[in-house]
Amino acid sequence: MTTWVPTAFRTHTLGELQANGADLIDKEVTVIGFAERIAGKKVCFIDLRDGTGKTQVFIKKENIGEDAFDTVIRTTRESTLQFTGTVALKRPPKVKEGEPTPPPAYEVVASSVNVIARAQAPLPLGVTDKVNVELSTRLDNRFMDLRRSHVNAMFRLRGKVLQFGREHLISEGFFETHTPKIVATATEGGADLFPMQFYDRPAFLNQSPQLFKQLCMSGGLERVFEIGPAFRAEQSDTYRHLAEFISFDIECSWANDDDVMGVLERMIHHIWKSVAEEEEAQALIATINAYRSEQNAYLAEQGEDLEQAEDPVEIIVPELPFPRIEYDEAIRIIKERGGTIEWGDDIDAENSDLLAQDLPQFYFLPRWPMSLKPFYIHQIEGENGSTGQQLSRGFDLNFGRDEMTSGGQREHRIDVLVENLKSMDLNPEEFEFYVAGFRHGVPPHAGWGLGVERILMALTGANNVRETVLFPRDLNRYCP
Ligand code: AMO
Repeated sequence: MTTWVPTAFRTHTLGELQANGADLIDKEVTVIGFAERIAGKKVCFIDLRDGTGKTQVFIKKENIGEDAFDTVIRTTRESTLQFTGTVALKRPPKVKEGEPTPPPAYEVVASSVNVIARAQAPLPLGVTDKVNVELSTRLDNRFMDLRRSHVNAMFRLRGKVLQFGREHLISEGFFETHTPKIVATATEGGADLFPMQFYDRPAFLNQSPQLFKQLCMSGGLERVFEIGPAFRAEQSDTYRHLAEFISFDIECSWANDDDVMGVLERMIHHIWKSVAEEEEAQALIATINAYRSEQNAYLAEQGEDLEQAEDPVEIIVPELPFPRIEYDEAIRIIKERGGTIEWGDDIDAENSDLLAQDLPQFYFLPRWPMSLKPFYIHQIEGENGSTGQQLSRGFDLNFGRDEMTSGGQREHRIDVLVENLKSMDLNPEEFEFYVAGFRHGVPPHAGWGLGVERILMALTGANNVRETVLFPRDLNRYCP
């Protein structure tokens, strides 16, 4: 439950007014918001919207004065207006026989108005219109797109997902940290780095907190998590790649790959369960679903392509433990289903589709070949895959065809770590700040990094990762 504290501009939020309307009847309130609809010439109804909800405001000349009345009816949609007035029960809508009666709604009968900021017409895009708007137009005018209730709900839901993720990790003894985003060396490989100027020296935007979260383990911090930006100069212009994403990372001492897979599945289970059970989260999903079903009906009516239509969100709380399909097994399944792949190959999108045929939800892919994993991943001593190649303690977590997370147990033995760097054509001297952390005693440790936007896609069924980012950065976009 939120405690809304009055501000300089309002005594109540509009959401609060609807939730507590029964206690506010006949009381004076000041409310403020965007004028979504202004209807009527003799008496006028304004649908006012703020970030928490909507309320109808009723004005007539006798109450508000002729000049103020004329100003309001001539005001443009989406202008910001402030009203003072008394709360009244709104006349209930007529319902057909057999239909449920909606809960009581409340309105404000205004006695004064302030036009705070008038909206220029035309609007760059409609807030309540059904017309399908291209994603690029929406992103160019994101501030206006965010006023649409289902888009607004998506970002509130994103906040909830992070909140539930955080609270779960804290309950398992992790605490939140931050690592630098300006770095001197690559973490995940050299190709997709954004170079930058650091005073008079070259530097990069960090691709992952990897090396620093590992140094936290060397420093005895034991269980840390970080939610922060990661930058990748991706050359792929796809529905799931961003140039800047939020990486949700953990690192955990005295633990191996199996241990941190457990942390991950328990956290995801907690997020899904909380979203399914928490009242506010359910209301956000209802808003998204109401939009999707209206929009899909409209598209069908217009005879438009339904390829891009999104199904209503259905939260299926995943059962624990998640299935574990070892890499070896995954290759066998893909081959069996006619995929072109050899042991030692990465699993591309097409082959992921084959694998996901009977795995539409979450599943782990543990024990990848060492040759496909970065230098910091631990080998499985003495264990090779079916073709005799070295296996690793690296894993992925997929949701259907899409990768959500990579992680693994880390190599903590300095001699092996240095050998790994060399064998992957990296210069240990450039990683001295990192290698030094392994020289004076270090806990065995493991961790993972999860793409926040990808998890939001999995939760909401959004068909483009950009739906889950306020201001996406990708191959073609860095403004606004
Ligand atoms: P990896 O490179 O697999 O692993 O990244 C971890 C997760 O981050 C997300 N992700 C992305 N999301 C959107 N756009 C991108 N361009 C993008 N790149 C990655 C994915 C991916 O699974 N250091 C390791 C993690 C670890 O071992 O702890 C790492 O960064 O969801």
